[in-house]
Amino acid sequence: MTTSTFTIGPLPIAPGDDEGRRARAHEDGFLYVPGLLAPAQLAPLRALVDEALARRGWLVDGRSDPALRLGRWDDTRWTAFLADVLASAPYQALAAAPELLGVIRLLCGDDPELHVGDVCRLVSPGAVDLTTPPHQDAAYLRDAADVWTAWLALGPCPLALGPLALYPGSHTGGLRAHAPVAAGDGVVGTDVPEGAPWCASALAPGDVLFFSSLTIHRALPNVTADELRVSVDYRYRPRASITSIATAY
Ligand SMILES: O=C(O)CCC(=O)C(=O)O
Repeated sequence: MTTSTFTIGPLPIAPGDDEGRRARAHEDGFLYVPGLLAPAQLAPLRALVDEALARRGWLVDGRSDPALRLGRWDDTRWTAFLADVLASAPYQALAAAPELLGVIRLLCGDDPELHVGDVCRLVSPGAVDLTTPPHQDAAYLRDAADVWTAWLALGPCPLALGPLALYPGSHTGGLRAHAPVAAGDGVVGTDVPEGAPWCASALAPGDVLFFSSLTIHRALPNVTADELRVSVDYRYRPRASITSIATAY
């Protein structure tokens, strides 16, 4: 698939065994695990989110008005929505799903703790200018060393709805120069070479992407007519790294 400016191949599927998964994550900087969660595990959070969206008039009969233009980091309508969702039991229960923690434990080499920057993202149809640009989380996250993110859509996420795309191997060059965050900008991105081998796939509910804080990733634009993209990202880091920060003071 070729978008207006870049080419995308399919995400490589994670091997089934631990050793293979570790090796793949080490090489690519990410891991794509289709069907890791059962759709039923997403259902309580999806129901809560749908209720919060319907209450605001952001979803009517499953459709979203493109004129809403949700997707900005500093949109106070979105931050109010997050206040409803992030503290909820379904949001926190999903973060603690044994399937997610099992993969993160494998990647971190230790028991994981939730880090900061977890969100439930909303991206309006047609708001292509609000699409997340290429970046490494380490550029914008405090204490980002060893942080891994689990990203999943709360429903089917075909390419047209704007799933994440990852740049394999991009974690190996360390932290790259990023544009500084100015008031109102949110994540503003880094340059990537033309012809970078981006990988993205249509995702089903329960498919999970894991990526390191140094792996360059971006979203594809939501080019649907009237569908809101709803996704969550949970960030984890190894418990040992927290202990070592605490004992440094
Ligand atoms: O969901 C998105 O559009 C961006 C996600 C992202 O950049 C992240 O989770 O670090």
